[in-house]
Amino acid sequence: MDARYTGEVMPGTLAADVADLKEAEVLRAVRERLARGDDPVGVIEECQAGMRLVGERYSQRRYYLAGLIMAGDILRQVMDIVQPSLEERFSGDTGARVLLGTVEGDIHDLGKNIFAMLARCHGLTVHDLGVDVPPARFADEFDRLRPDIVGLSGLLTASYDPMRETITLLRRRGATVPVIIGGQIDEQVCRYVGADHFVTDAMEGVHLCRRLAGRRGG
Ligand code: B12
Repeated sequence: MDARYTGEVMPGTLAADVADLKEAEVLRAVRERLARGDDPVGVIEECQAGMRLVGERYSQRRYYLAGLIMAGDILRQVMDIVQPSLEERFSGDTGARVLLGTVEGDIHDLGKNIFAMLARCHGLTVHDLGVDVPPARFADEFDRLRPDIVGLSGLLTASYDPMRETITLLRRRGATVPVIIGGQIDEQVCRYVGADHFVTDAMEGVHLCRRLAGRRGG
């Protein structure tokens, strides 16, 4: 095994090519995998593992900001390729509405967008407020749209306080719907910010939303 790779990805795999920022190889492999009928969600998950390695290399100062930007651009292109295959698998309308956004101070949106794409493909209606969304905007849009679920995304440690402020404000305005957080978070963060649920995987988030929607009103 190549010493550059931690145990989780093998050289020559899609995840390793993402981690090595090999744009052409990644895009070619994604097109080939979809053409032979591979599960698009599995393809995204492998790319996500590569992105985690990019993050590790950035922390180890082996990559700089340019590496993060390049990785982000590769994943965005992967999503453009994968989207039609996902939409083909659309599986009905749940009627549930999700208010979504990346919290204030944070501009990471790739994971949020993947969740939004998968959620729409599974029949949820997603109102995506974008990135760097202040707590007051979440609260105002909540009042306007009255969604069934609120989803907050955050990848920075600095995102925890804006998540907490957003949830506090929503609760103060009378919102009782479940709040799910996603991104670089864990159970402790979930408790700190006052969210009801946390997920670190988009598909898990979709299943959770569908379960919560099923409980709604019945
Ligand atoms: C690409 C990237 C960037 C790109 C983002 C491009 C974009 N349009 O999003 C750019 C270059 C802009 C960037 C900037 C920065 N970044 Co950055 N970035 C990353 C990187 C490498 C990958 C993130 C990513 O897209 N992952 C792939 C997606 C698919 O995974 P995901 O986001 O976790 O999402 C999945 C789930 O979490 C879930 N999900 C996500 N959100 C939600 C929401 C809901 C409701 C649900 C249900 C599910 C869900 O679904 C997704 C699919 O399964 C991470 C490393 C990492 N470990 O994540 C660092 C990382 C997040 N960045 C980091 C840093 C430090 C920065 C900068 C501060 C760097 C700088 N010096 O400027 C800036 C901050 C800018 C800002 N204010 O936000 C650190 C954060 C450290 C920390 N603890 O705070 C990380 C962890 C890298 C590291 N190890 O140091 N970054």
